Amino acid sequence: MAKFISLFYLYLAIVCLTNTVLSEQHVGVAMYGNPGSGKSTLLSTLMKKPGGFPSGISHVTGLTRTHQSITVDNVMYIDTPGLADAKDRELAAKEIEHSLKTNQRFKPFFVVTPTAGRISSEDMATINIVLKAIPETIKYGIIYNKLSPRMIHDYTTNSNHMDSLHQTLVRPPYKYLLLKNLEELVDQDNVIPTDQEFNNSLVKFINEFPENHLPKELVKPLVANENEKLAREKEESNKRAELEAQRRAQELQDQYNNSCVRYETQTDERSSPYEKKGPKTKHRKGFKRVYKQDIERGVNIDSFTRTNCIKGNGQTQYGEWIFTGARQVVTHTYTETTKKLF
Ligand SMILES: Nc1nc2c(ncn2[C@@H]2O[C@H](COP(=O)(O)OP(=O)(O)OP(=O)(O)O)[C@@H](O)[C@H]2O)c(=O)[nH]1
Ligand SMILES: *[C@@H]1O[C@H](CO)[C@@H](O)[C@H](O)[C@H]1NC(C)=O
Ligand SMILES: *[C@@H]1O[C@H](CO)[C@@H](O)[C@H](O)[C@H]1NC(C)=O
Ligand SMILES: [Mg+2]
Repeated sequence: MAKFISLFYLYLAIVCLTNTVLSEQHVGVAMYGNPGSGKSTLLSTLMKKPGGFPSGISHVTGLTRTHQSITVDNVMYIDTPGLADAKDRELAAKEIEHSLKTNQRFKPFFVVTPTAGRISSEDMATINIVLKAIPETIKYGIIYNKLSPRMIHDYTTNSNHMDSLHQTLVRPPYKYLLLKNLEELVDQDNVIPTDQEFNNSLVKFINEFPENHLPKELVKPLVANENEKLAREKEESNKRAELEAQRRAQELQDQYNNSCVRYETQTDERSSPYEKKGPKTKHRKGFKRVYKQDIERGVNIDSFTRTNCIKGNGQTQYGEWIFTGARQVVTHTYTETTKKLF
């Protein structure tokens, strides 16, 4: 009994310890998404600190190149670079992987900005790449940013549209947020919005979003160049298919060249041009050379048949003459080459 009680206390101690360790940790609020989608601006807004994370226009690559974190009131805000930049893809992937391993208490968000009213497949691909690196159970959110009033209207009234959009993802978001395009932010550096409705809906969304427990051991490396890999695989499989098609065509050509349209030719000694020479039976044991004279002397008329074919390449292939009949019964009275055969 005593042993049981002490075991129980040990268990309790472990539970408390784990809880304290976890609750002492900061909650990680991380933003992922392609360059310029507004990650840094949104995080600075949450921190109520303009330029908390530098934001603005960057022409060649994303402004944020490494993952950065700033902790305010027990919340660790994590800014990450976008994956879209092909040159720094590997680096960005490493940075993102690292950011996923920072906090066991974790809320991941993807920031997606439609351009020309469309959500790019690149944005969706980025989400998928990150999702594949974390366990299925991790809840994540999508923030659709810089939406026109028309898009907000469409997306709000037509939830089927959102559902079908989310079907291109390896798993759907737990929740998503639609944020309007703020005029005051257009092309600004280190500015956060003053729009209270915008701020409130963002803060509410992030605060109410459930926390995940994400031990870093469960984070897998990102397969960042998935698109390139897929493209390469596709190219290789196309090449294989092409070679296979060529091989098959060659095989068919060969088959056709060697194909054989059969027909039979028949002759008898009387009419055949072989009459004089005789069909090619002269070397066969039991037969002899046949001459016209023999026939006139009352030899039974034999027939000769052969099966020929016209091949695919137009050439004729001649078969062997097959001798039928009763020549064996014939005896010969005259021929220079007569031999005693039977
Ligand atoms: N119009 C409008 N502009 C915004 C909004 N949010 C951010 N921006 C602007 O978009 C530009 C890019 O925003 P950032 O926050 O730097 O984007 P980011 O995702 O951090 O970009 P990288 O660090 O390059 O990956 C800045 O000029 C912002 O002022 C928004 O809701 N509406
Ligand atoms: C944003 O809204 C939250 C609560 O909704 C508030 O606490 C915060 O001060 C606001 N931030 C700004 C910059 O106005
Ligand atoms: C088949 O015949 C065509 C036409 O005669 C020729 O060009 C081709 O080389 C032949 N192919 C083979 C495998 O023999
Ligand atoms: Mg940034």
